Amino acid sequence: MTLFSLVLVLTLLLPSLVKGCKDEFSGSPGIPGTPGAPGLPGRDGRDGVKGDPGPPGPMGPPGGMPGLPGRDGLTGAPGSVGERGEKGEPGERGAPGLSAYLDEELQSVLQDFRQSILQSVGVLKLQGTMLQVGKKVFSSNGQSLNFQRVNEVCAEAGGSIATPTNAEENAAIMSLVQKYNTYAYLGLTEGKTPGEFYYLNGSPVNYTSWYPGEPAGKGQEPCVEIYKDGTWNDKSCVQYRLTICEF
Ligand code: MMA
Ligand code: CA
Repeated sequence: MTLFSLVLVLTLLLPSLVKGCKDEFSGSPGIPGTPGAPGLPGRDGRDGVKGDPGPPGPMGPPGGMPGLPGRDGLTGAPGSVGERGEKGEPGERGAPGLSAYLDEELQSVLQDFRQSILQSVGVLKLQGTMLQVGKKVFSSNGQSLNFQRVNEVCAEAGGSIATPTNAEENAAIMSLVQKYNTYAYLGLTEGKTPGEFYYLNGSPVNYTSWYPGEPAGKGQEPCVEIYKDGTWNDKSCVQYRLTICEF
């Protein structure tokens, strides 16, 4: 073994030799050294979480382009009701009902109607504002109007201008003329031939009560008035005469 080899072996074995002898040969620990100088700054950390949006910026200067149209507004109030639609198909026929005659509830309603109508008619007749002749009823409101207006007012009331077709009807109309002391126009008018008179439905008169010598207007008096004695006179249509209607 060479010297070199010996030194090499000792060198390799020295740590174990020293360790093995530690407890027997070590002294007390030394004083801790002074802290080292601060290290170099570390590397940047990872990115943090995204922050909240910032407040809106100040308004820009005027003169920019108009913005896009805004969103639709709130729904408006409902519109008005539309026009009535066309009438629908008739429904199916219902189940057979009780005959009206045997329907006690219906009969009771009809009785109430009858009593109510008879009461009203009784009051109107007692007051003399309703004159019944056969199926017709004559009535006046005491107002005087020209021929056209009398026709309009009677139509608005659901009737027509008084038109006597027999002596009884003529007498009823006459009584209203006497009551209000005012002549009245009748529902008659002169045709193209002077002296020929017609009902307003176009049919020729079949009852007359002309005052002797009338009609004498020779086409210049196309309306007819009734005097207090019930006789008739052809007359201009633009006088004020008592409104008498028939219903
Ligand atoms: C008026 C007028 C006529 C009527 C005569 C009767 C003068 O005219 O009411 O219609 O025939 O009187 O005298
Ligand atoms: Ca006349």
